Amino acid sequence: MHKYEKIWLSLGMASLVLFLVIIFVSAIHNGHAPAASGREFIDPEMVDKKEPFNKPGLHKVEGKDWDYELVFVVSAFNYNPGEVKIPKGSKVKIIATSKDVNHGFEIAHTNVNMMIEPGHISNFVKTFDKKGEYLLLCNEYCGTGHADMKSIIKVVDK
Ligand SMILES: [Cu+2]
Repeated sequence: MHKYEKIWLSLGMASLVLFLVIIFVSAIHNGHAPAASGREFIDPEMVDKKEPFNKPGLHKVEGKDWDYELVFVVSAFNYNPGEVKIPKGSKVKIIATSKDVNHGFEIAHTNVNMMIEPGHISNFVKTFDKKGEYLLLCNEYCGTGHADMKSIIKVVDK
């Protein structure tokens, strides 16, 4: 085998091994948390009893960087609340968790797209400044009722 060929092959092998080690270490050491999640955790069996998930829906808040908190409890195969009205122009912190398996959380035609994983709390801050009806849907296959999972977000005049 040619000398340069050998060097090239060993570089290729070495980078492959390096990438595998990085994936392995991050999986074991850091865990694989949903991208939109902070480091907030919750017992999936206690979701209905714990704040803020004991009161799903839109709540006005004071003294924070956002105007409302929108709390979603996600489970197979539904989003609670199933319909929300948001005053146009509001800055909303979406807070969501799952009671059972992994679900998706995509608000069509917006940049909101989260993974909802049991045990984790996912957040997303978004200003809704365009009036209209937005479909919230699950983009992570979660079982037989997956295709029916939805909620409607209505951005309305104040
Ligand atoms: Cu699903």
